[in-house]
Amino acid sequence: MNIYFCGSIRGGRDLAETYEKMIGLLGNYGKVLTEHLGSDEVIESKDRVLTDREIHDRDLQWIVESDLLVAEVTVPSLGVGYEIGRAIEMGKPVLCLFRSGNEYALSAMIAGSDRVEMKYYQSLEEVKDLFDAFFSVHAPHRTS
Ligand code: 6K6
Repeated sequence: MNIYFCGSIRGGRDLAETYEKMIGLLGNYGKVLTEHLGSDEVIESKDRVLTDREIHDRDLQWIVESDLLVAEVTVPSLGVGYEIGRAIEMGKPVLCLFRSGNEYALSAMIAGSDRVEMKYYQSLEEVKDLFDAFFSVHAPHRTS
C-alpha cells in the first residue's frame, strides 16, 4: 500500500509538527512516499538540489504510484490543492483533513467536492479513528 501524504510547504509550515505525527500514524497502514513533508530540515536540504520541474515531475509520478492520497488541508497551499485535483482525475481515493477552530478558511473547491472524503478534526486521537475508517474501506485486506 503506497500512501501519498500532502501538506503545505511554500504555503506555510504552521502545521509541520502535525504533518510529522500524521505521517507516523500513516506508517501503520503502508509506505508513505512523502515522508519528508514532516521535516523542515529535509525539505530545506532537498529544495536546494532539485528544480521545481524535478519536484513536480517526481511528485506526480509518486501520485501515479500511490494507492490513495491523504491531504492535510488546513494551511492553504496551491501545491496541495493541485495534487488533490490530479489524484481525483486519476481516480484515487482522497481523504482530506481540516483542523477545526483555527484562523484558516477551507476552499469551497475542497469542502464542496463530492470526490473527496472531507473530515474535520481537533485532536490526533480523532485522526487515528478517521484513518482506521478510511483504510478499512480502501485497504481492507492490508498486510502491513
Ligand atoms: C523536499 C524534499 C525533497 O524535495 C523537496 C523540495 N520541495 C518539495 N518536495 C516535495 N514535494 C513538494 C515540494 N514542494 C511542493 N511539494 C508538493 O506540493 C508536496 O507533495 C506538498 O504536498 C505540496 C506543497 O505545495 P506548496 O504549494 O505548499 O509548496
